[in-house]
Amino acid sequence: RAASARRPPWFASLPDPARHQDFFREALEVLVQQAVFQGTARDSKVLEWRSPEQMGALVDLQVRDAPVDHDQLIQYVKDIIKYSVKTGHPYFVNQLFSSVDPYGLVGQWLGDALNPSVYTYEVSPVFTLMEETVLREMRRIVGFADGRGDGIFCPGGSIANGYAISCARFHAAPHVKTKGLHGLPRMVLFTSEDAHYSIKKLASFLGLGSDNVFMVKCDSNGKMDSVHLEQLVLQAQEEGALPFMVSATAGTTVIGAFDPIPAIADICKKYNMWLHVDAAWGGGALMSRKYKHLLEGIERADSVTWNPHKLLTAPQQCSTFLTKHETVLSACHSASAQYLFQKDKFYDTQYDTGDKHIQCGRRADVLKFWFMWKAKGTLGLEQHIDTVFDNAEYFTQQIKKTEGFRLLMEPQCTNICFWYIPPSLRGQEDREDFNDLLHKVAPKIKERMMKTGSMMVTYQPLRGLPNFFRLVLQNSGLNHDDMDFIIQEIQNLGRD
Ligand code: ABU
Repeated sequence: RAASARRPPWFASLPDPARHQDFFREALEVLVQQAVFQGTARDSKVLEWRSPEQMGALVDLQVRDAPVDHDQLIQYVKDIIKYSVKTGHPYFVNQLFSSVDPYGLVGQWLGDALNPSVYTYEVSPVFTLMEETVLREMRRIVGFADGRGDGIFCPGGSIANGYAISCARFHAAPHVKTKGLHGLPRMVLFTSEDAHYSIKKLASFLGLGSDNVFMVKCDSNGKMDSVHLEQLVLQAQEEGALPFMVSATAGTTVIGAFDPIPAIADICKKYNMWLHVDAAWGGGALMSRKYKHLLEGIERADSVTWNPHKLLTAPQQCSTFLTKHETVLSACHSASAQYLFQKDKFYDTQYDTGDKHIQCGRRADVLKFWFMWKAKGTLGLEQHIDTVFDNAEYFTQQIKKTEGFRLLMEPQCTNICFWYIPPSLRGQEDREDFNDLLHKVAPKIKERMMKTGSMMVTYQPLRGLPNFFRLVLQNSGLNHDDMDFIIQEIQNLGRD
């Protein structure tokens, strides 16, 4: 390679074709070959485990005064790929996101190459209209009349849930925007004990206080108990508080349970509360004619969180907040910065949509999802959902027949929760310390799987139950053979 191509970009802000083209091409080639293709090959490892101390020595992380040359930069690309977890690998079934969708990735790269900030039409004309189009279609799929309402792309489901709390509070007490918490009654919201922790976290962040998030009990299937919900609403009223919102969950983080939205919606109507549905995880099922019944009643919600980066496998991050109220986002969050949202622009400034967000600068997360949706069509997304549910059903049937596996409960979504009982503990269920011993099994198997790099499946305790595995399926590139492999590998790793 010419010496000039290896020189560092001293003052570069404009890519110099003569000096940068080779660099871009080589970096992209490494990304495509090593991060995308090798990183998703079944015969490659999901990860190369290293302790933090080892990792610090392997990857030169320190930034210094002197620049490094292109060859060294390419080596960093390779090192970073080598020691990063391959979340697109078929056996990364650890989290509520996985996969490398080729169309989503190209959409993501396209967005990165153009480096937009989606706040005004003048800066992001295509992405502004794309957001409004995609969000309207998502609202239509949720069941809001004609897709009417409003929505935004946000940085993650937690923030989307925070928008829900903010809008619900504004809806109940609009003066909160200017007066803050002063003069507000004590406001209480309700969610289930299995709901995502972001509800409590954002209630604290917004000044409501986590004690004012009343935790509703779940039934034996992990669904919110609507009878207990109503009892808690009455309790809040008796305490002189104002019940203003319920956050139901469609696809809880661990179990994948779907709360009974119609019963919860009835209670919200009776007590004049905002109904939010956190469908960050389960929302993808709305794409499937076979599985959308799981979210029955969602069209009655005031707002919905739905993350296409979860079940629909758009690249991280792609999270949406949708509401049937057309003006609440703007009314609640706008600040009318005059340097950005001038009202005397020469075009229709209703397309300067950034002021309804709490962020200013913002990535065009819509693009990767739109690109995938175009490439596959709604029918392709439906097929994807049906495939991952089919794999979940197959996996469930197989572990029911396989010695040593015990289901926590019948799965409702594509998270499957189960214990693996190693041979030495089988038949020992009557022992007093059985649960203590079982509690240690999943962490040990997880350590082994990470150190061999063969697979990643997460585990957790729940409500006093010993640690159990949670397999999460959302990569429709997997098939029944992969399900068999995962079962076999847990057996191999679980040997005493
Ligand atoms: N936002 C919830 C995702 C965490 C998980 O994958 O378990």
